[in-house]
Amino acid sequence: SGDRPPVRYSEPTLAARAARVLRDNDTGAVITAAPKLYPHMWSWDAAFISIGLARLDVRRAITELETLFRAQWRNGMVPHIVFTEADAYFPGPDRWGTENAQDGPSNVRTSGICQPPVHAIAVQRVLEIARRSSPNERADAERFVRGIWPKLYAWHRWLVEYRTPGSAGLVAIVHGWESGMDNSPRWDVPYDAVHPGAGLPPYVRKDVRVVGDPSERPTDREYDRYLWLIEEMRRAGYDQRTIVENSSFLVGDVFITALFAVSCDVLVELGKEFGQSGEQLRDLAEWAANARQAVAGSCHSVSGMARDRDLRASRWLDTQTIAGFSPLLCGGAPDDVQLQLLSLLDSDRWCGHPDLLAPVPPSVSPMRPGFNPRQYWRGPQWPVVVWLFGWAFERRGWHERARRMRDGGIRLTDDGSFGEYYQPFTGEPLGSTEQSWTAAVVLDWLC
Ligand code: 9YW
Repeated sequence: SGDRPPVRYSEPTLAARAARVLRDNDTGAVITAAPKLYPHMWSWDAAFISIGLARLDVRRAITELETLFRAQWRNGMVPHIVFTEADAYFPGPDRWGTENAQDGPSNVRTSGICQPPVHAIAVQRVLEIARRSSPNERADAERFVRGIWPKLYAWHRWLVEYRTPGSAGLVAIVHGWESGMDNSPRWDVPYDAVHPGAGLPPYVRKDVRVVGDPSERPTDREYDRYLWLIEEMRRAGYDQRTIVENSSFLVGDVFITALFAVSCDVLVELGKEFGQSGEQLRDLAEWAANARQAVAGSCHSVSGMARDRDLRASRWLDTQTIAGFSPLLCGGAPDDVQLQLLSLLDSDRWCGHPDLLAPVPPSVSPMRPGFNPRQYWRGPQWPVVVWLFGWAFERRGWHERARRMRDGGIRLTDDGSFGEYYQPFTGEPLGSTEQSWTAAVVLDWLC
């Protein structure tokens, strides 16, 4: 096993290094998610990246979000990848084959699925930072918010219209990649029911060539299923109704649902300020209330943890992961459940585990059977997830808890390598280094 670099950078030096990562990953057109492993724009990465960029250059932060939304599909979906010319990532645009999709954008190549809706949060953050910067940046940011608001509304409406099937009220995903937590054990049961057909075209992975230790990445068995779902969607011409009706994977994602609720709140705040229509504001308030109720309704009666729901098998998924704390992001759970979740988060099963280098939540509890401290979404700590909880805690008025997330996040990343994810006990950076969204959240913590 590898090591954590022995250095610990001071806050000013760490911030300077983070800024350099964002500059180095800038192709001129987009900031790639990571220099080698991910040479394209990813949807939720771009949101976090814009938050970090705003600390350096408000104009550049705005451009990043505008670039993403120029790739928005005609039906409102914001695609999970906007492809650059780079050829180093698989599956690339040819494998996705979205150019014949009826709703796809015409000027740019994208994937055919989405990622968590954190963009309104980023837009509001960029605005806040711009307002503290200079009158020009403030004016730029206000013009930007006015322009992007209807696009954010259309994106949220797409999630309600196409992706809220069934009675549980959870926002559904049709691919584990949409969750942003690709191989989390949350998806093990629904993926067991995905059977790659004989028609799966052959493929060669590129990720395992870039990451030195392939065991830090998902397995080939997992990739077969990821690729099979793409094949199904491609055959359906990326028609959402067909996909939601027929695909072999349909899961209500409680973490996305919580982020959706709070993003709708943010969009209401921005919309009120910038004079958007009352009807649209009412829609957003209603969507937020429904989403919150769905999150609260998913909580396990004994553990209190929120749960995803397999909508194909009509079953709750009891796998306990970081997503179980979703009600803490958006609120709305009964007080006793919330208290139970807070004490669980503080306990030795999660942030209070005595062997953690930094007391921030891992993707899976170290006490859970199957916890793997080095493998991707099956155990490591992810700085962006820490940022999201810190942001939500601050918003909810829990300043002390927010400070603990920030301090822990800085402790985790102060080796200055900006790992994609971290081994929770040793703090070894894993996956990619110089990962843009890691640098971005560190900048936000430090500035
Ligand atoms: C992949 C870019 C993306 C993130 C995802 C993360 C990973 C891509 O990297 O997925 O091919 O493995 O799981 O959340 O957006 O950073």
